[in-house]
Amino acid sequence: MKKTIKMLKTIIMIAIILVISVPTVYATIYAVNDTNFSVILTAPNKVLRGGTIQVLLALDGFTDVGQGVNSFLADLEYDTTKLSITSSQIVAQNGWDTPTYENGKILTLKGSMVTSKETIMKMTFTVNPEAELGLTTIKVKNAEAANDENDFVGKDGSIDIEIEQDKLQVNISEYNVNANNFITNIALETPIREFVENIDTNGTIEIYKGTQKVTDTETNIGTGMTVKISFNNQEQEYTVVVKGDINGDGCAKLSDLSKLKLSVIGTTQLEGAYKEAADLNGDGNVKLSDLSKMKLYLVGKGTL
Ligand SMILES: [Ca+2]
Ligand SMILES: [Ca+2]
Repeated sequence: MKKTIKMLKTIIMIAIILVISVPTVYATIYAVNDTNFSVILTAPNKVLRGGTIQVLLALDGFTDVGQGVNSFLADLEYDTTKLSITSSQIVAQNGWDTPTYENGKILTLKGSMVTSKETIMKMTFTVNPEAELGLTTIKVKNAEAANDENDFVGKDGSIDIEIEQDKLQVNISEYNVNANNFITNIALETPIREFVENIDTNGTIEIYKGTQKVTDTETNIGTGMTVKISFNNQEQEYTVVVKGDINGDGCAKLSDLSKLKLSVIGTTQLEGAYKEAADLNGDGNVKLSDLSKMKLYLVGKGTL
């Protein structure tokens, strides 16, 4: 019996020692291996080559930081063949000071303590127009944060972004574009300047009359002109149709009436954009009724 009690006492003692020592062991591991906060990077997961991408840097997951943190220092790492950023492209958020970015390090301070998740800066990267396509990684490493008493170690932040081929984008909602890539519904006597403003594109717009590039933007956009919109190696081409303008000067005048007459009588044949511009009543043919409509317009008794 005595032996049993002694054994029980020993077992209890061992159990007590284990209970006391185990948390100590864990606490030591915790302090050595863990971090006091995490760096969180968020951004769209895709960006076009030649474009820009905004990356938000937040601090989160605070553990044992006491009164909080009001300073941050870290290394910013990215592929310089694909991305670039200058200090002016790093903007403070939520009352943090304008970040200093030098020697690959970013540093910022705040006048108050932060204890829960907060975005502290917005970084706008520019994607090199020649950048290799595919994934690229932005990392914030060796992060430190502190209050006036202690320095804390942060967990690295990392984000993968896919660099995509930049595509030509064209939106011509102001006008109509038909299956032949004719741009129609353009008012008579519209200057090229105004016409170009109504086209929403990331490309470059050039207007040609025949093979001649039209450079004077006050020139009227006229029937038969070619609109070339290009972006890198991609190009989209359209032909202009201004109803009632049959000679390509953007106006409807007696000279257009003459051309229409010659077509109706059968001397000349109007083709393509010119035929489309001459079909004033939109029935698909150039006939006497179109000539009639033009005559009424020219004497101020109708519209086109
Ligand atoms: Ca004309
Ligand atoms: Ca017609």
